[in-house]
Amino acid sequence: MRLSRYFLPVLKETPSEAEIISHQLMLRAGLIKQQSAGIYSWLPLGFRVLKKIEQIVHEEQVRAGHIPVLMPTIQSAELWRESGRYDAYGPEMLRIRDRRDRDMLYGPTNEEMITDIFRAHVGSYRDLPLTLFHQQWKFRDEIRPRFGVMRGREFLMKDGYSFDIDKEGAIHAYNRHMVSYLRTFERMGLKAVPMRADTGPIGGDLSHEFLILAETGESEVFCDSAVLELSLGDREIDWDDRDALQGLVDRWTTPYARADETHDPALFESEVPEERRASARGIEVGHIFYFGTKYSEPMGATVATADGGRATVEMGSYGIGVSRLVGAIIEASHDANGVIWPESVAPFPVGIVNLKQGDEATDGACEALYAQLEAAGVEALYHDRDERAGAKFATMDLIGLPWRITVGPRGLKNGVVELTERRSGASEELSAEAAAAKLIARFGA
Ligand code: 5CA
Repeated sequence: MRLSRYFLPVLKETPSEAEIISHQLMLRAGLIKQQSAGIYSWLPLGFRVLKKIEQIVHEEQVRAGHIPVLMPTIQSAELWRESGRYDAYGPEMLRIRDRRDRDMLYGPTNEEMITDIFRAHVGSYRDLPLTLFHQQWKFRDEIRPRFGVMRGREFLMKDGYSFDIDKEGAIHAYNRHMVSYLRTFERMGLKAVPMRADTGPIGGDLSHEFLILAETGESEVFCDSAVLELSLGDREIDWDDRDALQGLVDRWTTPYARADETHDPALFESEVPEERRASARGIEVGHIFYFGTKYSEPMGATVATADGGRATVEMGSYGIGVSRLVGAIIEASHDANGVIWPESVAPFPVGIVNLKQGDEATDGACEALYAQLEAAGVEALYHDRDERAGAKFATMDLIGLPWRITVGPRGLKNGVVELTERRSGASEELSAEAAAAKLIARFGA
């Protein structure tokens, strides 16, 4: 992409309404624009990051055997009357009336709707286990929308729902989700810790939330620092092996890790040696729930059993804050000059900076490099505007692309360009061919 033909509305000043760094940087780097309190448009660069995150979430769910669907944002109040949540949900639910005077709502979550799909189409134990998920916009009329996309009113969520014939099956589904989430967040360069949680309005008796540690987090967290050392890596996982998955879940959930709502100071002190007691602030990026028959029972979601009877299905639901993750990743990865995107979610892996726009040799070298990268499937953002070098560097640092190639007349005389890594700031001089080869090896299609 040539910057001269792109739409990247960066801001020079830090907007005064933004209290935390991720919100400031998202506005300054031209990722989002606020449209109403807690409601945002995604501008081209931000939209690219959102799509990258969505893709990782999708891949890891499919890998765990879960099936993508898409449910609507607008739901009928009827379904929510069946579960009893229409009145219970309160003012956070945006209620709408259609032209025929029917009560509708903008979905804050989808337990009722997925249970409705299930009961219409699934009738036998042979069709289980089943996990369906989607990534869809939600609306919650939060009292205090704040911190940009971190606590929005409209936000993108991945929400999945599991159906099993018995509790053991449902716990296995819960464990599958926990492990798939560990890998999902690791792929985004995040250290997310599952912490025992309350179930709130979703209900149920087993729940974990995934928190990443960041100074601006809304929750206070307490954990055994040993849990921060764990990593899943790219080990093979047999998603059908119940014992193996339970083993992994136990490894992550045995060390003490709780957010303020469930924190038990006496237990913390008795379980965790003093030198390993860590307390910090955290951002909740995911939340999983096992709630058994809370929805299937009132909504009549049953299946035929092997012995000719009927069983009410056991369910769980599993959420990831997809749009919140854009802000959360920035909270975890930035410096004084701007965002530092992890490679896996960066809007472009590389930027090209032309130090002397209009100089024939420099323009030619940049064009050749840009064409070569594009041909190899490496998406580069080519800063081809007529601006001072300092301003170009500032923009590149602000938008945080992992790699920058700087091309100028002086270097070209010596046959070199400069390749700079955003995270470390380390630079090396090498030929344009060698720089391209390095990036193609790393990011090429
Ligand atoms: N139905 C369940 C799971 S599918 C559910 O709704 N869970 S939740 O309420 O915990 O939300 C799931 C995730 O969505 C949260 O972990 C959080 O990361 C994200 N989320 C929740 N509220 C907001 C909000 N107002 N703005 C941005 N993200 C949010």
